[in-house]
Amino acid sequence: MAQLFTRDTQAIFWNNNKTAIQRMLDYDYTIKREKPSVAAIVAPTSSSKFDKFFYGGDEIMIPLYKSTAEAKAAHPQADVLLNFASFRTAYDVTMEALEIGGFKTIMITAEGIPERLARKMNATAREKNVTVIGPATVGAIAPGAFKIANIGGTIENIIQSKLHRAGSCGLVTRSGGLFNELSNIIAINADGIAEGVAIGGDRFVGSVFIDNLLRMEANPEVKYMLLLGEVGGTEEYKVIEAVKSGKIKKPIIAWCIGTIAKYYDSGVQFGHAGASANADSETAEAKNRAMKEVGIHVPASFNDLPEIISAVYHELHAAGIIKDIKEPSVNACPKVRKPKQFICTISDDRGEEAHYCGYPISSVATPDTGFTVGDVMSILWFKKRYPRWAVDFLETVLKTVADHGPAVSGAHNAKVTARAGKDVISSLISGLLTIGPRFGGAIDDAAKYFKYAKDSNLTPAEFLNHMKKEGIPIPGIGHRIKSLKNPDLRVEGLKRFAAANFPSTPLLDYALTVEQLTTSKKENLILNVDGTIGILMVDMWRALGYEDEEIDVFINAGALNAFFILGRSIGFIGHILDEKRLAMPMYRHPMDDILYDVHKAEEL
Ligand code: Q5B
Repeated sequence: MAQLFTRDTQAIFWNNNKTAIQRMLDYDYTIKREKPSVAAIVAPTSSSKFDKFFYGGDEIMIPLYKSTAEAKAAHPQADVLLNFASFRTAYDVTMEALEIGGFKTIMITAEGIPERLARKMNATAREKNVTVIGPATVGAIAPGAFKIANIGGTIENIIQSKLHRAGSCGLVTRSGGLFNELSNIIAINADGIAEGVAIGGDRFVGSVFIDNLLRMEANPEVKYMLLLGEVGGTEEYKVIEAVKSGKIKKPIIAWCIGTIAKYYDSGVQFGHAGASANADSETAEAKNRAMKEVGIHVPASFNDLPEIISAVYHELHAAGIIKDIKEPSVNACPKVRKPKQFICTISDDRGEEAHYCGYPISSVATPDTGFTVGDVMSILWFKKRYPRWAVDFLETVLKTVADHGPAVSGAHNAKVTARAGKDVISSLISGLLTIGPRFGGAIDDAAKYFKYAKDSNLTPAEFLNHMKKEGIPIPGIGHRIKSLKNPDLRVEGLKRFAAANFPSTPLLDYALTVEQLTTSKKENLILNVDGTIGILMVDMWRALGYEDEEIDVFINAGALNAFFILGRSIGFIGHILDEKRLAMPMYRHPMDDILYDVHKAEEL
């Protein structure tokens, strides 16, 4: 893998670190990336399904997942894991990601992971050929393509340091702060960097100098390399060996910081955990000397670094190895951005014509395009265009529940309200308000409980006992007037439709065995119209390939009762118009139909 990242690289961000994610997206927008560099966020304790971020002046939604496994399954193309877990959790997160597989690069930001665990983590990653950046790092960048989190700092700093487009230098540092400093120095004295990695300040980091320099050696975009090492450790000697053996041929500029250490009597521990010399060879002075001896460009002091960078760059430029760069245009992120209060994912009324889920209304409204009311429901309610048999089923349900006469709770309420002189909306609402667990609104719960019972392999008797313990009548079972002797022909119709059109009906088959038991106790405890609809909806969704979690979201949202609400609204409106047409007077319930049992109120 010569290039760590490309413009297509996408990451899964572990921990919803909004500032760092926003910085990545601001970078994406600035460099005009086609898709955001963060595909998903793992936020184990969040109950949200997504978070909003700015993409330029607009906002985008990035999905949230409870686990890395879920995020990776949903976004297999995301091959970078940005592990922003705390030092207590970072090891487990990395090991789990290595186990899941499919990640080419894992960046670990936490500082202070126990060294024993860091070594194990790094060894496992090496075995699996995964590049680990860190721990204790700000990350890496492929300018103009992909940037990890906060590396490079603010957008202003990034542009100033020419990190918005690829240059010619391959930069490897330990420190993140000095990475930014050097990017700026390289931008001033040369043409910027082609790829940069801050490998991290802990003693045991995943990819070390040599890993990154060998990759850069193979990357044709990198024309020369700059290594900023520091006192402590022996990693620089591996680079020296690679230069000696000819594995690295491109020019390297290098400097080890920490030369001040010689002025202290005892060993000095600098900022990073690894920045302390345990032997003479680990001092910055010794390493600088050794690097110089093999022909690496080593300045006399850090202050002379810009001069050497300029010299190497100009030499390569004069030789035609480095070409002039045409500066690309960039997007400017707006300074003031306003988060949106509402989100809509189903229709769009901007532009010339409003769309239903991507379909212009004119294309769904005219008969010749083949869209029916069921198609419109499937796209507006479920954001998918269903196959014909499923669309026909949705419409069959609507037609089936449109009305069941004037005596049912909702129609009765609607009629009484209309006769009280109220308008269509008020009368309709008063009818709709009766839809609930007993009347018409048992569809969601029927789907929920029957699905649970079947998936838990409960026998009908066990299911009945379970519901008894729950203390509720089985939703979808029982009817006031329909029974074995007076079967509900609507239910028969739905069953016939399913038998003729559904690929299979496992939940309905199970429900019928439950019905056998309930009707053996009482003949009106049939599988009613609500139950049949709820159960067949689950069979339909499963046949359409929906996952159980998606079906549960529909059930919990009340999507199944919505079919009764929509369908029965047709009937309620019919009853209301009927009342208006007949100019019926205000209704008063006959007193002889009321049992009056009124006693004087008790005095307290
Ligand atoms: N028992 C529907 O009850 C009804 C039981 C049960 C176990 C049960 C009742 C019920 C669940 C909710 C449901 C949708 C209230 C119905 C619809 C649309 C409609 C309406 C229309 C249209 C009827 C008597 C005995 C008791 C109970 C036992 C009753 N249901 N046991 N599971 N599900 N069902 N609703 O006849 O031993 O005597 O004490 O709540 O699915 O709304 O046309 O009218 O299109 O408009 O009043 O079709 O079944 O009986 O409640 O007096 O109970 O049966 O424990 O036992 P009933 P209850 P016990 S479709």
